[in-house]
Formats: sequence, C-alpha cells, structure tokens
Amino acid sequence: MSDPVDLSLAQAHELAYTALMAQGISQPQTNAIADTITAAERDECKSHGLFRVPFYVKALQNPNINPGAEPEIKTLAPSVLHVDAHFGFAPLALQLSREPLIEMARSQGVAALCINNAYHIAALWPETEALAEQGLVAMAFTASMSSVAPAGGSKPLYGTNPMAFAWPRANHPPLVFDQASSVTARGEIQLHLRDGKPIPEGWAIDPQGNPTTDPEQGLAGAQLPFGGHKGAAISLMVELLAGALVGDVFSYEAKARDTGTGAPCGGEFILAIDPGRCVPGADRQAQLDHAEALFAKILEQEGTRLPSNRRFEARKRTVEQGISIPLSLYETIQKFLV
Ligand code: NDP
Ligand code: PYC
Repeated sequence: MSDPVDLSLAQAHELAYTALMAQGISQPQTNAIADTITAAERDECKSHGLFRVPFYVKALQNPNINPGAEPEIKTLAPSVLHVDAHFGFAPLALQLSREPLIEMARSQGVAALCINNAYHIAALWPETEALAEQGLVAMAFTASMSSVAPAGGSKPLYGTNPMAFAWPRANHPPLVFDQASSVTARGEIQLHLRDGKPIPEGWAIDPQGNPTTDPEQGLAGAQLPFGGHKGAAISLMVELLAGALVGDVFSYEAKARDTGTGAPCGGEFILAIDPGRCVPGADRQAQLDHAEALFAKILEQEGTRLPSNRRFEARKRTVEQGISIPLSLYETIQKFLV
C-alpha cells in the first residue's frame, strides 16, 4: 500500500474547498461543506471527512441539486424556525440558521428547526455541539436513503438515520453523542470496502438475507438496525421527525430525488432547549453539577469513557499534528481540481 498523504487542517480545508469550487458549487455552499469536512477530519470521523468529497462531486450529476442554492429562513411559530435549503447541501442551511435558532431557544425556552430539501452527506454532531457550546441542550435527526432493514425484515427500508444529542458543560467541551440507528454508518462499510477489509458479523445481510462479512454484499443487501427492534424504533422515529413532521421525504421516498448518485436529499429536525428555562429558579449551576455527578459515576468504572471524548482527544492531536489520508483519495480529489 502507498504511503498516506499528510495534511494540516488548513490544507485539508483548502483541498476540499478548491476541489468543490472547481466543480461549480457556489462559494458559500463550498465553504460550509469544507468546514464540515475539515471538522470531521479534525475529529477523526473519517467516514464523513475528505472521503466524502467524491460523494459531493458525484451528487452534482443529479440535475435536482442546486449547487448555488441560497437557504431561506422563516419563522413558522414563536418557537419554530423553518429553513428551505432549496436543494442545496445541508451545511450552509445549518450555518445560516444557527444564530436565529439560538436566539429563539433563549427567548422561548425551546426552539425547533425544521429543514427541508437539503442534501445531507454529513455527520450531525457539529451542529449539536455548536448549540451546546452556547449553553443549549440540543438534539438533531436526519433520515437518508433506504439501506437498513426493519426489525425482522431483510430488505432496505430505513436510512441509516442518525440522531445526535449534546449537553453543555461548564469547564469542558459539551458531552455529545451522534449515532446512526443502524449498527454502523454506511460510510464505515464503504471505508471497509475501499480498504479491502471484511466487516464484522452483525453489521449487514446480503441480498438473499444471509449474514455477511463482505462489505460489497452488505451494501448490496441491507444494513441492520443496532439492538434489533430497539434501534429500528429509533430509526422509525427519525423517519417521522425528519420526514413526516417537517413535511419532507422518508428514506424510501428519497430514491425518487436521486438519479443514481447516492446523495440523500430530505429533511432534518433540530431541537434546542435552554436548560435555564426548565427549572424553577433557573439554578443552572445545580443542573450542571448534577450532570457532572452522573458523568463522574460513569467514569468511576474501568473501561468506560464519555461519548465524544475520543473526538476531543483526536482534535487535540490533529490541531497540532495534522491528518493523513490515503494517497488514492488524495489523487482522486486532485483530479477534481482540473
Ligand atoms: P459510532 O458508532 O462510531 O459512534 C456513535 C457514538 O457513540 C459517538 O458519539 C461515539 O463517540 C460514541 N461512542 C463510541 N464508542 C463509545 C464508548 N465505548 N463509550 C461511550 N461512547 C462511545 O458512529 P456511527 O457509525 O453510528 O455514526 C458515525 C457518523 O455517521 C455519525 O457522526 C453520524 O451522524 C454519521 N451518519 C450520517 C448519516 C446521514 O444521513 N447524514 C447517516 C448515518 C450516520 P466518539 O465520537 O467520541 O467516538
Ligand atoms: O454514513 O450512513 C452514512 C451516511 C448516509 C448519508 C450520509 N452518511
């Protein structure tokens, strides 16, 4: 295998930015996507880092995508904000709606953000983490494209449907979890395929419904929900929140908007809660201390860690030392520059 290519985070951003600009995506859309991709590389979430640049480029073959879309933000109710991404990519819609959502959550106590018509090829944690950095509790949900069998079934129906949760902390970065409702993100299986590695048993079944460790067969068949019917129920909830609730498509309907490019387009639902507005007397310190007591109890047990700690450790390292990507990925991205 050839040597990987080492990049600083600034170089990673530049690589994504120049490649996507060269492909005709507007400057604001490109910059927001490059920020999202760089954040994923910084936190070593490789399945949504530079690996995704070719996905964004392939998505442009879909005539339904608007690479110059300007997201439109409206207030639907005192605590409900709506963003129409107008068939552009999600990161710009998320960036532009962040401040209005924070203001709304602070003034109303709770605020919901309903996003429509967004191409979503990214992770959810950057958004929930940004809200928790402003002292809010946040949750986010998005559906994608049929790839996961419902509990007991063997054909793809749900998307890999992630949900993320973030809790603000006083002297630490927020506690965040962000997880697919399938055993693993589809991107992880795609990375195994790229690297010629088998997938663990239990991730997916082949097109005949048999367990498989072959990533190609798993992608052709169906991924499995985590925890059987329990993960499937989360997936169902995500479909309802990011689909029916916000007036957008379910994962099985997203296919109609795709023209074989594999970029899911649909809705996203985000909830932001001002914790200070949830208790009489707004004793923020007591809330924070109470949460810290729980975190400490978890960490008392050997073998535990808090969700997001791996990311924050990676962040410390990559900010100093930069990142590495496979030469083949670097060369693929370089080809988009011409
Ligand atoms: P993982 O299973 O790798 O991780 C899920 C969560 O569990 C993370 O918050 C992780 O924290 C935490 N975690 C992992 N191990 C432990 C542990 N031992 N103790 C405590 N917490 C732990 O992620 P997935 O494969 O489910 O998803 C990966 C990404 O893919 C997500 O960011 C998701 O948003 C994205 N995705 C996007 C989709 C889309 O439609 N746009 C669809 C599906 C997934 P940590 O990060 O610190 O390891
Ligand atoms: O990794 O499952 C995934 C995924 C789907 C859409 C974007 N990422």
